[in-house]
Amino acid sequence: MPEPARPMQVKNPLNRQPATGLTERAAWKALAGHYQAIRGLHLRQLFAEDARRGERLSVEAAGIYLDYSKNRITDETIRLLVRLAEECGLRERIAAMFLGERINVTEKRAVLHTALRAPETEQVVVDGVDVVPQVHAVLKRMAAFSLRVRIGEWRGHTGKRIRNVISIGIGGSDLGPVMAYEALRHYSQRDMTFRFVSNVDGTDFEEATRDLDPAETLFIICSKTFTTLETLTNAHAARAWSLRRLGDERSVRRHFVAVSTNTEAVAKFGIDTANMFGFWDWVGGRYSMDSAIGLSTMIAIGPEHFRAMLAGFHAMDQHFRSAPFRQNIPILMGMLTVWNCNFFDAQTVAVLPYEQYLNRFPAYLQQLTMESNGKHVTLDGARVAYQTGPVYWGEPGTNGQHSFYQLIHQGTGLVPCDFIGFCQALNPIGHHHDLLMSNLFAQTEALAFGKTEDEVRAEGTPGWLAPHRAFEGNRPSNTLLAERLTPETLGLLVALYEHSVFTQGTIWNIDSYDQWGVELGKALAQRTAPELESADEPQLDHDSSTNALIRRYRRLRNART
Ligand code: G6Q
Repeated sequence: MPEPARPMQVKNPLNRQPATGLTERAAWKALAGHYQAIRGLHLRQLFAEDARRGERLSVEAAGIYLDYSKNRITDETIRLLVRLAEECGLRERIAAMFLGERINVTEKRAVLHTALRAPETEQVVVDGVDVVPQVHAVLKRMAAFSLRVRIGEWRGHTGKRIRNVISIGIGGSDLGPVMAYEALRHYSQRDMTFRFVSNVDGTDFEEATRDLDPAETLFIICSKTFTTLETLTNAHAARAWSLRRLGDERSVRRHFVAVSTNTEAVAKFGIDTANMFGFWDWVGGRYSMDSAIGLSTMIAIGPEHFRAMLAGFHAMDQHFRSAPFRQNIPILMGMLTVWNCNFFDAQTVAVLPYEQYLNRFPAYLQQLTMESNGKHVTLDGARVAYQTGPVYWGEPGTNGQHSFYQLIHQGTGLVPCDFIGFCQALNPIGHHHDLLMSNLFAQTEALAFGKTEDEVRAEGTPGWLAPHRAFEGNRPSNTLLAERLTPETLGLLVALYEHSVFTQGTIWNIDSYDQWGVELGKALAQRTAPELESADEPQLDHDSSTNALIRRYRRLRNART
């Protein structure tokens, strides 16, 4: 059995922490004591004692308003969380990231997604080279190409206008583009079709292409490495689909472009490297939607809107980098997640956008948060003695209210929620938007304050039914409110979560930028694929369960008529 890829254990040159772990820190211990003192407090009481709590425990920056008053906290909690962030060296870690130090220690890489949205006037030096001009050179090439496609100047092999764009990628090379396209659909070129293929399940490709004309279809193959099995398998399927109709190898250069760091592999595939858009090893996959990986986004919404999105990212970067911790939205949200998970033992965070266009935002955040902070060892390779990354999940409101909110309101576990809403509708129809937003506000109220058995009885509910109809309340939530969903707001929101993830990872002392957890399954699948495909009965030496599953699969697959 081939040895699975193993995480490198390296000393972190930036680890300014003492040898004692997180739970030994003075601020952590103070928080543990403080938790015991306030865990019994109810949000009803906290709000009753402070008429201005809602305004006081809120903060606004760059057009995003965060109300965090409905968390189970006092001023002392925030003071101690800020102290913990300082003790963990968050300020220095933020500076190190923005300066391009190699804070992804296990891959020995800089982490510079913030350079992707740096204005041309800024300098970000990596290995002695200012990367900002490179970033803008790629953006300019993307803009020129996008415009040509949008105005119909870039034509297909037969001279037909490109009407369909299919982006093929997976993970970080897919989730961002899909989410951004859905989120900004309102701003998209409506006479074009945009689709995304990621799964190696043939259905994904088939359903994305079945009603399209290859002569009008452009494929963007998005893969940083250009070696990813799913993406290359789908890219080859796309090539065959396209050539079946267009018949001429030369058509590939009109119908395929690539986003990658691997020029050689792109050329080998047959894509003209003049139509390749590059990025760099200091951009992690799940942090790449604002790099060339966003080419489909730019074609959909146009370069102007794309630039506005980058400006939103940059505004949040500036806020994160410079605002005091107490007024810093990503830091507050990150620290509150630590508080809810490590002290109140919350295992998950629900993200609940009250905006239909953000329907893929929770899925996008799942990768951003869980691939980043689902780690079991510290930067030094020692086993952590505390919970790290929670499960992020969610659905757009109000749909979730009629399904899983039951558990959030009356289940036995604590599920902190992030509500996201906008004051202006993009599609104002009747009073839909007021109804939508009244639901958001009502949910945060119901979660925080609940309804006691006495109140339920006073409404005439019989005693036996009262416990079923009572809501304990005291369930924490954040509310993020912005004026309107625009490309800029989307940039602000994504950067907010990126930096919240970094804040959490810094406290937990883990590498938020590697992803060794995806390696083992990949390696094993590569070994298993030939066993499934071989014409002769293969010699299997997996465990008895896997052997039996493979044999059954082969038998039934080959029985197909
Ligand atoms: C993200 C991960 C991962 C990656 C995909 C696609 O941070 O690294 O999701 O984006 O595996 O990789 P390629 O872009 O190399 O195909």
